[in-house]
Parts: sequence; structure tokens; C-alpha cells
Amino acid sequence: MGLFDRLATWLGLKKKSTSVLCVGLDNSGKTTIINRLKPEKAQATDIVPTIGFTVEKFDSQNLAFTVFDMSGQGRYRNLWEHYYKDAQAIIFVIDSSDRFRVVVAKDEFDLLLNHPQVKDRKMPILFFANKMDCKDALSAVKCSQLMALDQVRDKPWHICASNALTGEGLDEGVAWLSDQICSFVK
Ligand code: G3D
Repeated sequence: MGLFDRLATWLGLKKKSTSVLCVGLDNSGKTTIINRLKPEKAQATDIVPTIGFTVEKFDSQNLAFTVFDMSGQGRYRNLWEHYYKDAQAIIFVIDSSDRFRVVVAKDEFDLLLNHPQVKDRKMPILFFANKMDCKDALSAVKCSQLMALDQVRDKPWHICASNALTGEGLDEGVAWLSDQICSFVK
């Protein structure tokens, strides 16, 4: 970073940058969440299924987020690991209305946790228990139990119930993530 960039950051004129990976099973609502977090003018009106991944940007507090929205379809999930190294944090989206696939989400989360690029890092993980508006949706507490989040002791994590269609729960989650990231991003 050049002197002027450093000065601008120090004066609060320039936001600090952070890279975050957004993962979770297909159809959990990742793209809808990320779209909702973008400035209103930049939001897409039609959400199309993600092929591979897309890169999106939004600001929150004094951070400029670059988010890699990874496809959750089975054939693309092996792409996730290629982006762990450069990610400073992870957003993991759970479809709380699809109780049968929470088990699959847990398997994918276990693979993520045990990956060499994640295992020994203190990277914060934000979970969205999304689709809380759906009938019979699991609560955030139930999702965290099924995902065995109490076993995650070496990384800061937080779970928020969310409704990506209305935006409910999203700001709370991103505020938590921003605080975590600000504590280590220089
Ligand atoms: P993905 O990126 O994880 O694959 P998407 O998921 O963001 O493409 O969302 C998949 C579908 O779930 C979309 O519906 C989207 O509108 C819906 N969805 C996302 N979040 C919520 C939510 O919080 N509540 C409800 N009820 N629906 C949600 P379609 O019909 O376009 O497939």
C-alpha cells in the first residue's frame, strides 16, 4: 500500500479491503444474500444459479468486502478449497427449511474445517440459518446443534437466522463479521 493509500485509510477516507468466501449447499440462498448486501442500485432483480463462482463487492462499516459466491452444486463444491487460502473469513449459508440436507451441509462443513488451509487458522465463520420465513424452518439454535457448532472451539463463529428475501438478519451477521475482521485486518 502506498503512502497516500495508507494516509487515506488512517484518516478513514479509504475502506480496508477484505476477501470473504460464501459457501453452502446449492439453493441455500447464498446468491440472494450477497445480492441483498450490495448497494440497492447494484442489486440484480433476477437471481440465476451460480456456475462455478461469481465475485461480488459491497461495503459494510469501514470494510470493503470482496465476496466469492461459490456454487454449492455437488459438481462445483471441490472448487471451494482453491479459495480458502486467500479468504480472511467464511460465510456459510444453511437452508433451514431443508432439514434433510442439513446433514449434507454438515459433511461439507467438516471437510472445510479439516482442510489444511483452514484447519489451523483462526478465521471467523458467519453462519446464516437462511429461509427462516419458511414454514417448519429449523431455528438457528437447532441448525447450530445439527452442525455441531459447539465443537468448533478454535475459530470465532456466529449464527444468525436470516430471510434473504427481506434482508432480515443479514446486517446483524455482517456487523459481527466486520468486527471480527477489523480486529486483525491492518
Ligand atoms: P444459492 O445461491 O445458494 O444456490 P439462491 O441460492 O440465492 O439462488 O436461492 C435459491 C432459491 O431460494 C431462490 O428461489 C431464492 O429466491 C430462494 N431464497 C433465498 N433466500 C430465501 C429466504 O430467506 N427465504 C425464502 N423463502 N426463499 C429464499 P427460486 O425460486 O428463484 O429458485
